[in-house]
Amino acid sequence: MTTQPTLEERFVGCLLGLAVGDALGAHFEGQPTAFMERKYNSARQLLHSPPPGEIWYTDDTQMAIGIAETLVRCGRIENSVLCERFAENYLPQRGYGRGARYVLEAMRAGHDHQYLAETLFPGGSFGNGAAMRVAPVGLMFRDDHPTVWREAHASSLPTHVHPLGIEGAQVLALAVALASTADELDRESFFETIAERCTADEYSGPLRRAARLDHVRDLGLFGNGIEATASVVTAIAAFGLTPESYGETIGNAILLGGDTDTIAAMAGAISGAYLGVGAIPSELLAKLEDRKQGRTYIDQLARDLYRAYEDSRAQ
Ligand code: RVK
Ligand code: MG
Ligand code: MG
Repeated sequence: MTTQPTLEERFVGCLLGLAVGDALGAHFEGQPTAFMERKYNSARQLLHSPPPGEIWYTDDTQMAIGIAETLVRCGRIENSVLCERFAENYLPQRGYGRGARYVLEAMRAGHDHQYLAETLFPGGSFGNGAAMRVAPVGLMFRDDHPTVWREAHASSLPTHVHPLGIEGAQVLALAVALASTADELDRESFFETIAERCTADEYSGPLRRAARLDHVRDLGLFGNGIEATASVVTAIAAFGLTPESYGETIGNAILLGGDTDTIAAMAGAISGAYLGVGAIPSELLAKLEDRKQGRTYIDQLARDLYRAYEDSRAQ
């Protein structure tokens, strides 16, 4: 019998699971599905022959760090602190969405970044950038779903004001909250609890279909793109297919090609929150970059977030 992870191990598993999925996925970002299928027979094969050397995370993890730092400092999403953390952590070489880059550069320069976020794309951005970074919100408010929904909304606004961009983040945050709470996943109720809180059919329909997904070959039907509607449910579905294995979850996400760093980051965060840090293959974790805000920093940040969560419950 396997032992259940502690809650602290789940917090660490979530943030490191996000970073490892992001960093491994980044090697294959933008590759067509057919290329991935020719290169690897299965998720296991990909995991057993990962790219050599260190793996580097991208904007997904960098911005999740900003959200976790804000929650540790404030206990909630405080817009001014979140923007300060995003601006200070911004490193263009991590690779950002086209619109997100403009908004973050305006944030750094002290310009009206909120105006840009609202006008760069019609109705705001529906990219997956708000969802890719939201996992710490799911952990912090895991006992209170309306608060998860509200704080995920708040965490999106600096860059993503389009309703579908926001709801993608809310959906992903709730998936993390539920995964961090479940001892044995009830797939039907996991997907239904998320679907019934959705206002957009673009999420509720695919979530209900994902509950019935039983073969990895159909995972690609949920999309592999940069839009929140083409990636958030895909990541949750990848977790739902193989809840017992972190490696297979991110491996199957990466085999889809397309926005591999982000789909594997989101799937990895959910899987890590469910299984705990012990489920991340140690050879992969050892490859994750470890300078400045690398592996050691993220591990400690997750533990600090856990303490902030415990403190908030004691009040
Ligand atoms: C590079 C039309 C829209 C749109 C709208 C499209 C990183 C645009 C991460 C835009 C993730 C893109 C990803 C991304 C995260 C969005 N109308 N097109 N209303 N809203 N788009 O720029 O943070 O990889 O083509 O806000 O969401 O790893 O450039 O960035 O994969 O979606 O970027 O949206 O991107 P952005 P983001
Ligand atoms: Mg990225
Ligand atoms: Mg990406």
